[in-house]
Amino acid sequence: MKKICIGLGIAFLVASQSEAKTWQVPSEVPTIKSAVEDSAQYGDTVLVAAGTYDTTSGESFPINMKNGVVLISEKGADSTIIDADSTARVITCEDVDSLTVISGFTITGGYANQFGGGIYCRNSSLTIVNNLILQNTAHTGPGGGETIGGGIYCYEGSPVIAYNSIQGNIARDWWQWTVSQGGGIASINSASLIKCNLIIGNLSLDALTPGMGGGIFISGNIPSIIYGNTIDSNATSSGGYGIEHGKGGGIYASSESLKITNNIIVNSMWGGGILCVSCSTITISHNDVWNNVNGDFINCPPDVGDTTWGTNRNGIPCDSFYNISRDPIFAVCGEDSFFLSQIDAGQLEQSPCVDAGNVSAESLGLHTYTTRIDSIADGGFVDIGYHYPWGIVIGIEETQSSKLKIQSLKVYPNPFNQFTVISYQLTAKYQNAECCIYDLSGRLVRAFNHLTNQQFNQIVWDRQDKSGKRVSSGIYFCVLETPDFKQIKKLVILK
Ligand SMILES: [Ca+2]
Repeated sequence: MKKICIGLGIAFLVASQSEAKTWQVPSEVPTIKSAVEDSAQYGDTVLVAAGTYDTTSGESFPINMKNGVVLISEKGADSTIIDADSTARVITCEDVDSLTVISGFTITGGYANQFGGGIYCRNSSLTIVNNLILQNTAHTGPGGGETIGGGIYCYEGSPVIAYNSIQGNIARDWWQWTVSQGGGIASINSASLIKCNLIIGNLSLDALTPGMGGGIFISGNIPSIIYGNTIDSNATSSGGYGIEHGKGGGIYASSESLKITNNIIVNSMWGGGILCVSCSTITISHNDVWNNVNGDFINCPPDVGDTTWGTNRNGIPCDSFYNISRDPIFAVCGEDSFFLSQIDAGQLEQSPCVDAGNVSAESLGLHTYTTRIDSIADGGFVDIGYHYPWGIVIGIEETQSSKLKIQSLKVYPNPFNQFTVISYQLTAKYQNAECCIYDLSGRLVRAFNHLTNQQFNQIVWDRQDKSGKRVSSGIYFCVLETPDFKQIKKLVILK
């Protein structure tokens, strides 16, 4: 009896593993919507080829994310555009878990009543990574309710919003009794991790009452973290009469359980840099908050923003939490450059944000990202503000196995918790077969060497990265490469 049970268990595991499938759009399924909503099941990947996906290509909006589905582009956000063309919101996520991913798209043209012009998340813990979230609108007309989240709206759940560029989104409230909140991102009662995004030129615009949170609006006493973002040229305003400026051009914070660290928050056009409401105990440290109209630190906890306290390790005047208020000196490198000017990288001036963060770059995983025009990775103490990907494999995708060159790349168990076994067999010998693990943002986690001259290889991966640290749960990619062939397999590490 016992043997039968074990046998059934193995059969079930093999069956569920083999069922995980990659759905290719448009070659296999014509639209993203039908691939996500009709074809994909929990654990599947929807892989989208470069192109524009809008109503003329057959899409209809919103696209409703399915739980546990990875929606990822083949070539990255620059060449893979989902455009709702003001017909509706672009993507809706309800009750999806942490294995759900949206990665590598331009998400634009969203237009939603009240909540989430670009992406709406309710009770969802997905990862939104490597996207350009551009010019979406949440809107309320006469008789409507609050307008919340022009680019992204999150209510409850624990979403991760990382390495996106969130630009030109608007929360626009034309109803006099309600308020607009969060031009770029609104996070309400969510355990949100908002890290390493560019949040640029978003607007929270209200008819009569002051708009709140041009870049980010965050409320609710749920532990949330905002770190490593560059938040530039956002605004809040009272659009109707222009009598009263808005509240929190960069960040409007109403939470006692929030950490705001290592961010650049500059050039907010109205409403100030960081505005706090009911957040006397939150952590605001190691930020550069500068040149925000109506003030840099508004109603923040005691001593935050008092840059006469002393100097930081760069000798820059700071408050007792190492916040500074200086021009970050972005290095000019084409349009929308948020690299930091650095003498070692060939610029004439040194940005005060270099090495001014709270811990080492490595401890935040940013030592393989860069703030420098010459793409040399961040070292020592972490630099304040956004970091560009470096050494990144753009558009990581899972590929089907080729019967010709590599047979049977297998990862088992997958999903896993402690370790997994990666095995593969080559039909011919290769001098330079390499096997590497990447994270969702394309960062190299681990490279396995000394695999040459073997037709059959087996690697046990114990969740450790190249520095020996255990990586967090989530989605990774195993990339097996020979001089003329590459195969990619998705790995899932459970909590
Ligand atoms: Ca550094």
